[in-house]
Amino acid sequence: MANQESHKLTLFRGSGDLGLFVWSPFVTKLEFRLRISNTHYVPAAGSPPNGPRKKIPYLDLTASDGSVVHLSDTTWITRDLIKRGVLPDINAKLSPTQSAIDTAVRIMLEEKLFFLQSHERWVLNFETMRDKVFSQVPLPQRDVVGEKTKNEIIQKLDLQGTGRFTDAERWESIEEIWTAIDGLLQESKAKAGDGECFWILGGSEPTEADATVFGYSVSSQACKSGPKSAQLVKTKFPVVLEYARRIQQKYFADYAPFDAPTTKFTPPHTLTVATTITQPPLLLFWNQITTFHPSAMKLHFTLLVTALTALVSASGAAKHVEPALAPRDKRCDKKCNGEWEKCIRVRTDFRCSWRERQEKKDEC
Ligand SMILES: N[C@@H](CCC(=O)N[C@@H](CS)C(=O)NCC(=O)O)C(=O)O
Repeated sequence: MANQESHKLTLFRGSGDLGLFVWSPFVTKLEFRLRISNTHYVPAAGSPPNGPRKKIPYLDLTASDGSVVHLSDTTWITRDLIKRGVLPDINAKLSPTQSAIDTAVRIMLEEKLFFLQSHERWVLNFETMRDKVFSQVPLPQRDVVGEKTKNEIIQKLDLQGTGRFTDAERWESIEEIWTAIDGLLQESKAKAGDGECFWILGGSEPTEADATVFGYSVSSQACKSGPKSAQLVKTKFPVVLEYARRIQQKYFADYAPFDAPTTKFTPPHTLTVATTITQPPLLLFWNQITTFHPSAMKLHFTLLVTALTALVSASGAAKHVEPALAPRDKRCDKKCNGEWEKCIRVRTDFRCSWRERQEKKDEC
């Protein structure tokens, strides 16, 4: 193993909330992987647009000579850290069968459940998700950014296939996956001592799949925009939560319980936060807006209008100023060849302007 003094790891979690699990299963997956290997890291905020692959989490590895390597994607980060001797290879001793199950479990959650969850979070419970992800963006800009993101996700889910299933089919798949995880964990728990951690492959030590299973178990409860999944796991698969609870007690005692209602939580240890979240709020806000939409002039325009609105209100010259309208998305007109009224999917997603939505909530 590499000497801990010879490098520094900064983990960008997408949130500056210290002592709280974030909603992303991948962030918790990586934190788990580092913690079970007793590897120190500095948590930092960061955001997807700033990551090498435009996703969270991402990680900076700073060598003693000051050089920095930017790493992204939890699987590739883990492999890279193993190659560099920063992390031990916890799957090295698995048999071919165990290795195959370990891979299958990871892929089932990361490449199947992920999309099903994305639908529940971004489509069925959109407002909650938007208000969390874009909490630092004030209305009405949040509305614009949120709609744009949602529409992009709908398109991706459609292309990937999850978007073409019915709600009932999606739900059956979610249950099928948790049933499979629950089955493995029940067998494993039966072999574990009182209060002891148990692992997905039933061995005495965790494997790579545990990082993923723990990440998704925690995320199922911590994320408030997937209430149906949260309820399902809680009521039908209590062993999954017991698994996560025991791991939290051992490795995440400094975090608020993963199933606690969202509250501000003061961690018992003082953690260092990297500089990205110590920027002045206005700069942080501006960076977020511009990074999310470098070419979206409409957003800048809306920002300007809001600033002017605030100025006018502050001067007492106007009691009420209409917010700017969000223009219809250009892709809509393009996709529907100008006949956007006829395109059901696009009509649902892009039909109404911001003002129309305020006035005719039910229709839009
Ligand atoms: N395969 C990636 C997945 C990471 C991922 O999908 N992160 C999500 C949050 S859960 C994200 O950053 N999404 C933002 C985006 O795709 O724009 C990993 O293992 O790190």
